[in-house]
Amino acid sequence: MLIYLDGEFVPRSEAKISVFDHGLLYGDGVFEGIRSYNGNVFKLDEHLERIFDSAKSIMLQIPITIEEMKENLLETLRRNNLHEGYIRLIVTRGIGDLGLDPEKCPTPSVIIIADKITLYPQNFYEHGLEIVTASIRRNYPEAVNPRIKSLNYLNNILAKIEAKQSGSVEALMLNNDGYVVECTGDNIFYIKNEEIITPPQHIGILEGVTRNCVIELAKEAGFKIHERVFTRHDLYIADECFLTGTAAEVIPVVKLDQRVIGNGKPGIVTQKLIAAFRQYANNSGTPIYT
Ligand code: PXG
Repeated sequence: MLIYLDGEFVPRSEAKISVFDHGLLYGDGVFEGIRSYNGNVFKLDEHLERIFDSAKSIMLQIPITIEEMKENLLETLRRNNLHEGYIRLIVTRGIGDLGLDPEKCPTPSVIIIADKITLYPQNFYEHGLEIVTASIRRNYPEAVNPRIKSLNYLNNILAKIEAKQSGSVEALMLNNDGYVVECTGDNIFYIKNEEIITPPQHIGILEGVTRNCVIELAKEAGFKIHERVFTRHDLYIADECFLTGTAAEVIPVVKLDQRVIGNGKPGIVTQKLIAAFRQYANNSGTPIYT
């Protein structure tokens, strides 16, 4: 495996960063998780825009242009001969001293890892997920805004631990006001009376690339879709529920906190959106080889 590290392609065993990198010391940095299907990178421009926006928000100057980032990412896929893959893009604040001050870090590090994707088992798509609500809350937007895909994922990791302790793979997270925001690494949607509802960006979510794509696909398929604030109660009494994310794509949820959602089976609208998303993902994207 060859990894892009600050302008060079290095073997996995040599892809190392300093213990003084502020990405490690403080989680000071940003990242993206991107996927390629059939030799095409899915929503590459959207992911690149999001990482540059995340960096801008934390005043991190990415040392290469968006075009260079794109070319390096495609070249990483080519050098690893990957057609179906998962790409992790990371920009850290770089090497500094042991203090917090980012001005002491003159050069941010850029890392691009292209690997095989680990998929959720097929039976999750056929039978749906059973998830629980985590006690840990999603970041307050005025602390670290969840729109920033930063290297600070500790609250989501703590929620993930809670999920696993109760035998689930995902946990629902609420914001500080108790409204539903998202899961640890996926956005959430529910369906009630044929309308699709998902939380609005301002209440503290990562505006998922998959989320935005599914909103568009749902509109094209003629569904009514609303971005609206809601509580867990709305999910307990929903007809259907599903999650979206780069790794999961569109995945049904059939139980939340021991409450059966709808009839306890992946719903019709969810199944339609799973199919529409797969069809779209397999027939779009930026070609790796031109
Ligand atoms: N919310 C959060 C908090 C995320 O981290 C999503 C939603 C979905 O966004 P996209 O753009 O992927 O549709 C994410 C992204 C993992 C993993 O290994 C998942 C993410 C990030 C890092 C790791 O499951 N999800």
